[in-house]
Amino acid sequence: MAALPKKRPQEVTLILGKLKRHFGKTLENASMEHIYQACALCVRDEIMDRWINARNKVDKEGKKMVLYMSAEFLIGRALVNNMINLEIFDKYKAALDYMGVDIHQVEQEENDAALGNGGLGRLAACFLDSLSTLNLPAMGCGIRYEHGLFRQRILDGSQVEMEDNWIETGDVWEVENPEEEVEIHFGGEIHEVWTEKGLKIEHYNYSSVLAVPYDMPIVGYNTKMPAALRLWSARAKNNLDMTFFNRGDYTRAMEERELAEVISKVLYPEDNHEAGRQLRLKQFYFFTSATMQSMVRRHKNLYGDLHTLPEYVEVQINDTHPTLAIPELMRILMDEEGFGWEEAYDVVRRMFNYTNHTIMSEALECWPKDMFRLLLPRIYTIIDTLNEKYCARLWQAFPGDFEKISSLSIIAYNEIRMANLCVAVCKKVNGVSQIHGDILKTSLFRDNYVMDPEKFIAITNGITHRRWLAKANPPLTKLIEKHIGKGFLTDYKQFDKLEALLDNPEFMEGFIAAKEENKRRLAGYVMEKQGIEINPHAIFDVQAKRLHEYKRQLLKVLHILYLYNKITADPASFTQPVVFFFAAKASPGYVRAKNIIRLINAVADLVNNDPKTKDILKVVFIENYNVSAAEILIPATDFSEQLSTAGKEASGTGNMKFMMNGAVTIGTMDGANVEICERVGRENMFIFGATVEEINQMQRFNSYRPGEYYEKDAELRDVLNKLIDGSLPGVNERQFADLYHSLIFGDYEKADQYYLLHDFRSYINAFNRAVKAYQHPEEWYRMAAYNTARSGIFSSDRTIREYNDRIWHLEPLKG
Ligand code: 26Y
Repeated sequence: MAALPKKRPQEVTLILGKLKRHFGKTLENASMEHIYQACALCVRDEIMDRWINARNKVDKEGKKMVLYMSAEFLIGRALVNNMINLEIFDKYKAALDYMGVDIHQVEQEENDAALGNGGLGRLAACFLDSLSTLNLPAMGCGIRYEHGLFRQRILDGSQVEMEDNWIETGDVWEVENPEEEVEIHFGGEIHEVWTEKGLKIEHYNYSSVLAVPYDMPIVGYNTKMPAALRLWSARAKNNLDMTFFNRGDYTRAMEERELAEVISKVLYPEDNHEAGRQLRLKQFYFFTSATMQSMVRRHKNLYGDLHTLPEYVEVQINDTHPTLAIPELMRILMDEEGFGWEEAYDVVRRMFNYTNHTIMSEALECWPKDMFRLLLPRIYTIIDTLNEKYCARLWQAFPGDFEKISSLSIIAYNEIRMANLCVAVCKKVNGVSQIHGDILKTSLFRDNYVMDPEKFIAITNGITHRRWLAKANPPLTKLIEKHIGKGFLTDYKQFDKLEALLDNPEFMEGFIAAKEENKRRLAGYVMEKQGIEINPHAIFDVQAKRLHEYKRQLLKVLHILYLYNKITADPASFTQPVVFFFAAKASPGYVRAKNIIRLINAVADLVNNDPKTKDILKVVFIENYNVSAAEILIPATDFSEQLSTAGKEASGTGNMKFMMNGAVTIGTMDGANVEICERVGRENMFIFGATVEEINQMQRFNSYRPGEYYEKDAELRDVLNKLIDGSLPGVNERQFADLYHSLIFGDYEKADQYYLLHDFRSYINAFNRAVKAYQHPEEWYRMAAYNTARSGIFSSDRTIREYNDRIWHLEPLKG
């Protein structure tokens, strides 16, 4: 055992004090969870003073703030991240060492706060970190789902979903604010009443739900201005309905309560797919109404006059999910504050901005009109009026073009289209990468762009390099700090200084050592969690993201089968050891996605057990991909697989995390891959596949014939046949027939919608080039380190600066 430090660190006293006062424990009889809780309480103490001071200052100085509204915030764990951002990690580590406790074990006691599905929710979390680090006044507003994204297990090769219970360990970070609760109304009828002041809308027979805010501090690096994440929790107005209770109808007496509280019970696990469910609509109205009511209340308290709201608040809506904030604010201003329509609209149109994250039609939110009207009658009439006025404007722009007007209108074919509402009302509409911004202008919002060209902008996504480098990759971070100091943590431009170090042997040795250490850490994780042994000297090839057909995990599977066929036919044809990691959750109702998981595991079974391949190829499916797993997986990666069909991935943010951690990208010219390519050049990346233009061509001329690839390419045919010829162990021969058919024949839809067969050869080629490059270590690591050196621009600090310069115009809080 290493010698104990002589002096007892002060933090030891703090931690022991918490153990005693909160849990009645001493170190000897405290559980690891107690120790986690005690550390978290200590860290929380360090945050609270700053937090309260900063908020008071914003109020006192009358600073403008942004409300970042999002149905999802994928936060992950907070303890170690907060310690790093507060610059107290080393002290706590030393204190725990002194106590004989491993800080990494303590860390693992915390459940991930997984209040999001994937990219969109994680982006929101990165943005809060950057807002706070840049000292910009901000509040994230969302839903306090009791159960976040399901936990995933793989049983017999298939995904099984299990309940997530993040609150068990997450509640240390929250502050409940019951005095700020607001009431939300659903259903009922509305009546127009003439009063001496004019027409008034009255709402009757509605049912009420209370919204209680829980605030969580989001601590940026060395911040003066921790951001708040305000999550709303649903509560019944009356605990028990006594009228029913007194009649002896106990079930009925409980019913209201259950109906109310179900609203914030669980996060919908669908990512990029909307099913138009009523409970989801309730969730969205619930948190948007609560946010607008509390915003109005605060503004009245601080400034009195609601006409000045746009001078003090910017609202950014993260995709269309929070759109109802727009008509809800109209309602509050008109029905509760006596504004006229134009007066209210003039406030609203100056406050809201909309970020679009997808162009895929199945993810565009449309609500059935009748369901909407029943649940939200007043909001419906407001949207109806917005639509009428908007259509009048459209008529001016496109006189007589009924088809165009109906395609742009907010309500049509008995549906309410949220994206059209956003585009109609919002000040700015932004895409999340340059190519995505272009696609918005030229396709999804083409006609709106003609009407309001200045409204549409593109701001490329980013990631917080505090979590994704400083937290996730300690060895590389230490190395960077040693050579260029700590400045890069708050100044992403300093990444550029790394470029000069590519010629410094000491730095390069350190870089390689860091990658190797991270690979060993991942190998240990896979052994501990899943009992799988992997070779840490193999290439680590990683595809980690939600399971979706457009992301093309299936293309990677076809490639592995191709290598399998090659090696079993001729062992000399491919000898480079590679571990292929997949990590992905599928929406529980997405049958094809789940079947792809089943396929990955069947292929793993095949190649990991065949004596001819088992020392060369290894396929590992990482269970339960979440933020914490990503923190282990990404720093260990050599090949970053970014395979989406061009035009489909709005940006991607995983691609940036891998790049920053010194992985080299194999990818299509899609989303932010295009900008990664601009940063590193084609010689430091492996680009493959059809471009957006080529895909558009094939679509325009309906010229894509996947069957021809099948017929002409014998190796491809052999690969595809493996799906149905009984070679895959542990499954029925019919198990993957649907996947096979979807690629070659298609049934209710077009065959191979995502162009896998088209890009198959091009992918193999790119992969082979990457393997070749890897086999020249000096050049390879130079390429990898160059990727890190060029990644600064993908810090979300840059992204938030751009939002601020182009949309919000907030002033940072000064010390
Ligand atoms: C409402 C429901 C249908 C829905 C739920 C979740 C719709 C969409 C989503 C999530 C979308 C999402 O995560 N989009 C991703 O956003 C990232 C951040 O901008 C992008 O990097 C990524 O390309 C995009 O797919």
